[in-house]
Amino acid sequence: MRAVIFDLDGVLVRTDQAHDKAWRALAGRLGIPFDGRAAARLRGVSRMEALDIVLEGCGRSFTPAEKEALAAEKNERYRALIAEMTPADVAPDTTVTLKALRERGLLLAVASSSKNARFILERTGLTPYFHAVVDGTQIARSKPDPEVFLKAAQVLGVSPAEALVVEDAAAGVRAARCGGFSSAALGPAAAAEGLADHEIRSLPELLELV
Ligand code: B16
Ligand code: MG
Repeated sequence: MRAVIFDLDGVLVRTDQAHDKAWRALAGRLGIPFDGRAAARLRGVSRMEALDIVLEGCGRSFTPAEKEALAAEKNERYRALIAEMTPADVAPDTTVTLKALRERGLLLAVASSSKNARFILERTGLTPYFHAVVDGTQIARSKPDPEVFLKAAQVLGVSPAEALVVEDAAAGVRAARCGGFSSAALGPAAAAEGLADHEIRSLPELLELV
């Protein structure tokens, strides 16, 4: 293994909880039921795809302009939640693991569907740990398409077979597999479909896999 490619939301930082909160607030305002299954499906997919999933339970259709406005409303709420993030919002286990992987000579990348990824990495002080960052502003197709992981591997100069993808989303594990990467599923949503090569409960377990 020459590289480790990390998902951001739900893997490096707990912004998955802020996404969840912002979507639940929007669904609540629209009177749309929103259960845990819907929440798991929002992980890893783009903002507009996530909105379509939220609106499935609504029973009416929306114009493209209405959808843009709803996505902007959710993003505004989400940005308010992440605006005050600091390095203290990164678990000590996370920085210890990133340092140890770098010391072993591994190349590290972030591959996120989020258009807010660089903002989050800056706020939390995580940017300097990574040799490459590919985010939602640089891809045409979000997970489960492997584009974001393939781009990250390309920037790092490694082949998919030489990289391990770390994901908290079923869509992300599928994307990794489809792109020819091995994967580590962090948490139940990522492990749900049984497609990951490894299942981990915390990031330090990666040190036993690479
Ligand atoms: P944004 P990841 C993904 O990030 C999130 O898991 C997903 O819930 C979100 O809809 C997507 O980013 C887009 O995020 O609205 O900030 O552009 O898990 O791929 O790091
Ligand atoms: Mg994620």
